[in-house]
Amino acid sequence: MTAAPDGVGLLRAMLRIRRLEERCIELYSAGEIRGFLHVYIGEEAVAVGVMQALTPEDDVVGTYREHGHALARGIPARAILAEMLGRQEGCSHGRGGSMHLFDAGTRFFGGNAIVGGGLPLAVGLALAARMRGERRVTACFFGEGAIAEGEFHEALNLAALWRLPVLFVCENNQYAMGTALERSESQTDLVLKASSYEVPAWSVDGMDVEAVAAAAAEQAAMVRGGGGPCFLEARTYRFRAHSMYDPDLYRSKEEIARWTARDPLALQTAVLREEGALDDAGLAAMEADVAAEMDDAVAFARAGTLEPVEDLERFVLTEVPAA
Ligand SMILES: Cc1ncc(C[n+]2csc(CCOP(=O)(O)OP(=O)(O)O)c2C)c(N)n1
Repeated sequence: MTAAPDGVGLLRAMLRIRRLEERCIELYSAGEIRGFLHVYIGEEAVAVGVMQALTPEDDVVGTYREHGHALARGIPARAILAEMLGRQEGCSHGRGGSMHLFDAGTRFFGGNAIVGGGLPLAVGLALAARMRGERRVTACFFGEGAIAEGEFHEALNLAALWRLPVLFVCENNQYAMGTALERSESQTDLVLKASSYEVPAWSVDGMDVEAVAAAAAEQAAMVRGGGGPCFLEARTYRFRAHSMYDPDLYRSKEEIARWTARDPLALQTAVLREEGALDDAGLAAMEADVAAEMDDAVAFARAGTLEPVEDLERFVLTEVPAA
């Protein structure tokens, strides 16, 4: 999309993710969400900025840290939280949980627990679009940890060779679980890596939502124009531990403080205040509105139902759900 992003809308989209994730942490701590939980707090500007560059016809592929992408793409908070709580009213019918949010309606193709697993899926979606003569962009989000996987190299190579319309978005939050990038990669310049496949690539400040939106818009236009794939590295940081089980002992307090001082929500709030686009009352109204949305979503999820046991074998092989 070429329209200039609405700065207040960008902040609001990030706030919705932040507050949704905080509710998830509460629900997890209360034992209402089971299994694994990986929150996206600190990285909101990446999903929100990139999603600006997409149209409803485009495809999106996420990772296991995908609640923010799902919400920014348009899956309602109700359907996301119901999924987290394993309710059949959830976007994946309660069968996926936190790591497998999926919604064909918004062309959100997961949620994938496998590191790098979304990359070949995105290339396949882009190839399918090409074969059907559809002009879609497939946006694929992945962490820098996925760069160490063979799938990254296979995906970039094929997408470049066949000039497939994929927007590769690497969310470089510096750590793959507890492993810093320089401990797992001999070449830490990710732009150089992508460039070696003849893929146009550059980095952006992943804490600056307007910068991400601008870079993504430029790359999406290139991809949409038939130039083949692009690669965007967004330098970001997760403020919380890798998952709820991670004691987070591998990062110094100084490093965390340095990054949290550049909280993408605070940065965007400051920009909007400076421009006179947002004041205290506007911010308070936005907060109240988002809090009400999340209260409603939590209540909806809690009131949801579990799939009856008779349904256990449904959707195991092929079954097309009624529209
Ligand atoms: C193929 C595979 N190997 C290992 C794991 C275990 N694992 C889960 S998350 C993770 C780190 C991934 O880091 P990154 O891709 O940078 O994403 P981030 O968590 O930082 O968003 C690993 C190794 C996995 N899920 N899949």
